[in-house]
Amino acid sequence: MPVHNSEIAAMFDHVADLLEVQDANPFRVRAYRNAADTIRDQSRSVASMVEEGEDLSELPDIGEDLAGKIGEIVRTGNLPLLDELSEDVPEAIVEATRIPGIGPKRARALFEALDLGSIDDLKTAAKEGRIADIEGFGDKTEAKILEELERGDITERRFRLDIAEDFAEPLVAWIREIDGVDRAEIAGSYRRRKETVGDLDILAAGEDGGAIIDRFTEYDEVEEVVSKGKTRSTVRLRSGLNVDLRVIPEASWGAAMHYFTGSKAHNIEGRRRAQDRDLKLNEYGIFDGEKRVAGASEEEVYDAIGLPLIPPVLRENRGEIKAAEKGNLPDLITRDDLKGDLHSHTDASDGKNTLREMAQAAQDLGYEYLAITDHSRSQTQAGGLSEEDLEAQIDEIAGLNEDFDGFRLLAGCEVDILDDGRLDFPDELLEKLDLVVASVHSKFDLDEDAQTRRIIRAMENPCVHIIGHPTGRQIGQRRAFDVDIERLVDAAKDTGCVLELNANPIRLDLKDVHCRMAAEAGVKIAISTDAHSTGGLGNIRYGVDQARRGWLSAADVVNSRGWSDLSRMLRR
Ligand code: DGT
Ligand code: CA
Ligand code: CA
Ligand code: ZN
Repeated sequence: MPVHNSEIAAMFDHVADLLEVQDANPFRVRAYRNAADTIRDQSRSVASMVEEGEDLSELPDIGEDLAGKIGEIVRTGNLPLLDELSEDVPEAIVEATRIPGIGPKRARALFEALDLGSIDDLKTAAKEGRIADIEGFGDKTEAKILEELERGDITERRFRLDIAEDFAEPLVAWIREIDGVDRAEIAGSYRRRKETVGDLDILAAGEDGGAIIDRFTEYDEVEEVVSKGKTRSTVRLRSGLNVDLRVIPEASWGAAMHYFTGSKAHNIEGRRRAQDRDLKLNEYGIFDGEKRVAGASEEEVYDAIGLPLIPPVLRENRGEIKAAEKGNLPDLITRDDLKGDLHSHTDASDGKNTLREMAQAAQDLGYEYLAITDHSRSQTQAGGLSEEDLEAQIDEIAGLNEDFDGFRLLAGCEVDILDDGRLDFPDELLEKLDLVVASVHSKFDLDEDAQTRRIIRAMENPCVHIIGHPTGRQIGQRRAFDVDIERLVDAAKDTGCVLELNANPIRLDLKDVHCRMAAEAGVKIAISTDAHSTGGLGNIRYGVDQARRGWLSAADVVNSRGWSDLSRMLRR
């Protein structure tokens, strides 16, 4: 059974979570988190590296001990350390740490003081007012905990797109090899490139549904066959991800792709248009009475309802049908439009690779430039640079740039926005940089007005070019801080500041609708990876998908420009 990189990474993250709740040495916790990041960023399967006898301890942040543990996971699918820790620490405490303001120590204190066993117990305790009585908690915290638990996103089981990909791509490749399958594709929210997916919807074209379904349920990652019929089946994979497979005749391929790509709201609009034309649209085709008039391709389906093909990323019933009708669909940005990346870290702060390695990786991606934006001095736990370190890095970058042909490193910084909106470095230093990204990494719990004013104050400093990950959310882990996006957009418009679309699949911040709101207001977006390793630069495609979901075209995105245009645009 091949073990995917994301599974190994998730195990290490899980170990780190559990160690944190046990109040273990922070360096040990960090070691597991760093290892998880390294594994997630590998472009190759770590399991196959083990099988080929490669020395994993040569990877960044992987020592002998962790290399041994990876070997163990690859061989057995298990990590005994994780089992041991899980016996000592209830999973519910780990879940409780996802509540903003509740760290590992407070989560443990809460569970121990009230002798709770589950998140449901915690909710009951909050409703009954028992939390407010615990030393160090109080009414406000209790209300906040209840609000978070009622919101439900801590307990809802959705998969981040990048994690889903890890399971989806090998599976669909395997389905394509099944006898009698002519083609197979993934539809649903996955095809629309939504930031998280609830389940996978796979379509296979073929005649002998029964045989294809039988074979599908034998996939070696299937843990449970939830349902199984002649043309459709639902299974649950070992990872917890559910997969629906539907086998359809080739003549219905386009109609089925259209139907199962969704979204549901987009489909309902499509069906209404068909009805207006006295046609019937369903997953088998478009019908005029009993006669199928279209359905083999999606183009045909859209054509029958008087529309050009609408890209899957736009199918959310957010005005795309009107736009298509008027010939106003946006000319969506593509990966090839991007000329460089504007947010990255090196081993000078908390990244894993050197300046030269990052530069090489950026050139391999065909970029004209890469901005190096290591952390500023307040970020002590992320190896923030001192003023002297940054000065030295500026010189080092200038030296390296002499060697490059048709490529340049931009000297930059990801400067912390301090609690009051001032910056972590003096303007005189920032002015020496090609590019300044300013980000919030502290005080996530300010109220909306204070947080918004804090960020706007940073925008008003003309040294700042881009606001990094503007809402601070981490999908499934940390909710966005309270901030008024409309006010940020207005301020960006007034100051000429750019907003980042952080392409890291954990962040994807700004979200799709906010990208669109910004672009409609005339605010420019930077699609940046925030890479902490050479592999991290590859995350750019998630940012591009998100940008497309936000209706962005190349003109809306600053890093679609070459450096000479870009440097002019950034001047404020
Ligand atoms: P997910 O799985 O929650 O991330 O989101 P989707 O969009 O993949 O939703 P899912 O898996 O429930 O269904 C896949 C597609 O099938 C959905 O996007 C549209 C279509 N579909 C499902 N149920 C209905 C329905 O009741 N009416 C219509 N018109 N389409 C539906
Ligand atoms: Ca789905
Ligand atoms: Ca589904
Ligand atoms: Zn950051």
